Order: sequence, then structure tokens, then C-alpha cells
Amino acid sequence: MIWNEEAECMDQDKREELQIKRLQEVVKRAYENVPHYKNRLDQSGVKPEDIKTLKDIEKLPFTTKDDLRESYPFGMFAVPPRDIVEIHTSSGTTGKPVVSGYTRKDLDTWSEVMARGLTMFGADEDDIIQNTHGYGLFTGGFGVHYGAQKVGCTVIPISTGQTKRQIEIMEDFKSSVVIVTPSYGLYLSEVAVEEGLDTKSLKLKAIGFGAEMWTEGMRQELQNRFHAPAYNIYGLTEIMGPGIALECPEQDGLHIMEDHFYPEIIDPETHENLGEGETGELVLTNLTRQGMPIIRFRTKDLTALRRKKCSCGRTLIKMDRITGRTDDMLKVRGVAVFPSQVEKALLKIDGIEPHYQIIVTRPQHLDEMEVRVEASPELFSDEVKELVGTKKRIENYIHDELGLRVNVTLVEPKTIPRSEGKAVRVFDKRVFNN
Ligand code: DLL
Repeated sequence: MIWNEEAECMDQDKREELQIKRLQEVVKRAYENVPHYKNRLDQSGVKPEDIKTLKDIEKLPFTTKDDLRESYPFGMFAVPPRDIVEIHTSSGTTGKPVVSGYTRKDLDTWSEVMARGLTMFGADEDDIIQNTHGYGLFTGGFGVHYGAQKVGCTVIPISTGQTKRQIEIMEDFKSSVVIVTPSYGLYLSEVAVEEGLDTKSLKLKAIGFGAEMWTEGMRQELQNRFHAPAYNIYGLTEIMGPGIALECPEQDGLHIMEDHFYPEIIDPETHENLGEGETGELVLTNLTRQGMPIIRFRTKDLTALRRKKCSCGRTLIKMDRITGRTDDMLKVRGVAVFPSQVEKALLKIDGIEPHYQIIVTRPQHLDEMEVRVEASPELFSDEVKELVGTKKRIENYIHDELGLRVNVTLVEPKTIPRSEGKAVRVFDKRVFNN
């Protein structure tokens, strides 16, 4: 089944005509309504009228996460605030997160692209979707919800956590599709076994998973444990949320919804555009978004684009699954974490040195984050009670900063190696590239 055959199977020449028309419109709208874009285009000496072909997009300046942060909270909106009907923010950051605003029409687009993806997974009106993504400022919950309702599925908006209850509901409500982050999916399957459930009896039709990096091995595990195919979902808050690219039954790359999001791959160092099949940083442009159109957003995600004939019949370009990032952002249990946020929390606390390490592991398939911090000599000579109190305080500060519970270990003074160049603070022991 294909949700929107006209858009998804369109002849490439025709699609390019549509893309250039939409690109011209969106650049004009951004230029006329968003001061940031007017300034940037003026500085680069580019006028919206200069965009005559798709290749001309390369003349436009990039947009970065910092640009979006600087326009906090509503500076990137291209419509009056009253036309914005929903807001989400990027996960993990307190202080100044990235705000994403949607008009009614943008929510329709979001529903449309997610409906296309869920249809790729084989979902239809007869399906019951258990959505374990968080409902809230994170885009995962609502994005999947809108798409599933557009398809006409029955949605169980259970959100994250309550793992035993998730299992009970899967069994009792006979959920036929579950949406998870890969690590949560594996944890869920483990708890299911512990609870004595025979996962074969669930009769799951499909698993949709995304929001963080994963390995082919993890996908196989998920499929084996739940006896159902697992399909990749990609997206990011800045551009919309989940639904930018999704996997079809081939399970070999994700179809990008090119009529709404224009993809490019650049060399992250030279910023030059790379050719098909070459791995680099994904850059995305909103072609149809009204509330907050973003032009040439540097996602920092590493992938390659491939335009090959797909057995599913869709002509939408495919991207490889994400295997890395160009910055130090980590995703821990689906939450975006920058080491600088941990540092910010540590600086608020007396009795510790500014030397730390972040260690991320995945025991039992669920991410664990440990922060090792050096105690000051004074603190270290104090009583155990003091040390325990400081440990708890750091854990609470980090929780406030990241929205994530971590384990803090206070280590002896001068035991964290000093670096002479760029400090290596993050030890991500999860493996993503196999
Ligand atoms: O994670 C949106 C989403 C929700 C996607 C639910 C899929 C399912 P953010 O929190 O803004 O948005 O994080 C975006 O997460 O730039 C990637 O680094 C990473 N990411 C998202 N999907 C995948 C995926 C949502 N399928 C950032 N594979 C992105 C690998 C992913 N990484």
C-alpha cells in the first residue's frame, strides 16, 4: 500500500519542477517575514529572485542550531504568533532550547508525512498502534500520533515508561504496531520475557523505531524478539519532528519526503556539496512549512543519499541510516545531550574540580550515563556523608539541566587524565557502526 501515490511515486522531472517552485516560494516567504533570513541573505548578496534552479540553493547561507537558539523563543516564526497552533522544543536542553512552531497547515503536513511512513510499515485502519514516544515538548509522541490518526489507526497514546503496563496493554489490547526508540524496544522485549509473555503470541505486524542511533544488530534483535519487521523513522525538531524520512519494506535506507523537505549532503569541513552516494552531513530545507520555514539546516547527522529504483515503487530519494554526527551531541534514552550541559551543571557546585568524564553504556539494552567527577582534595578528606551529599547534589543539578537521571561517581583528585589538546570527555561505549 502507498498512502499518496501521486507524491511518492512521482516522476523525478516532475518532482523537481515542484521542488523549485516550492523552494522559490519558501525563500521569498522567509526573506519577507523573518528578519534573520533577510539579514543573512542581504549579507550574502543573494536575493530570492536569484533562485532559478535547484542548484541555486547552494548560494543560500546555512542555518545552524545556534542561529535558532539566538532567535529564541519565537524569532524564526514567519507568521503572526496567533497563527501558530502548536509548539515543540528540542529535547534535553533547558535554558535556551530550539523552539519549533507549527501552523494548522504544518500539522496537516506532519500528519501527511507520518501517514505515508506508517503506511510503508503496513499500517492501516485496522491497526492498533501503541505509541511509546513521549507526548510533550518532544516531537516523537505527537508526530506519530497525528500520522496514525490520519491513517485511521487506533492509537494508544501510552507515552514513555511504565514498562510492565506497556506489556500488559500490548497483550490485552492486541497492539499490532509499536513505536519505540530502539533501546526502549529492546528493554521492552526483555521485560516482556521476564513477565512470562510469549512474544510470538502478540502477533505484532510492525515496529517503528527511531530518534537515536542504532545498529543492524539491534534491529535484528528487535525483530527476533518481537517476531515482526522493524522500520526506521528519522526526523528532527528543527525541521518538523519524526516523518522526514522513513523506511519501506525493503528496509534498505529511508525514503525522504522530498516534496516537503529538500535534502543535500555537504562536506562538513569545506561545506561543498557532495555527490550521490558520498557520505557527509545532511542539510535539510523546509519546502512547504508555513510557521517556521528553515533553509539549509545543518543537521550534523552523517549519511549519504541514493537515488535508486526501489522495489516498493516509490521514487523518493533514499538516505542511509545515520551512523554518526559531526558534533559531540549524544542521544541518551532518546534525549539529546551535549557535554557542555553537564559542564554547566558541574560549575554550579562547590567541592569539585572541573574535570569530568561522561561514560555511556547500554547494559540490558537501556542507556546508562555515568558522570565521573573529581572531588577536590578538601572534599575528599571529608566524611563519607559529605561525599554522598555532593554526589546527590550533582545528580540533581544534571537532572535539572538535562531532564535525565545519571549516575555520578566522585573520583580521587588528579585521577582523570589531563589533556594537552582537545579534551576527550565522552566515552560512548555503545556501538553504532556495525
Ligand atoms: O528525535 C525526532 C524523532 C522522534 C525521530 C521520534 C524519530 C522518532 P530530536 O529530539 O530533535 O528529534 O533529535 C533529532 O536525533 O538529528 C539525529 O541525530 C537523531 N535521530 C533521529 N532519528 C534518528 C534515527 C527526534 N532514525 C536527532 N537514527 C537527529 C539515528 C536519529 N538518529
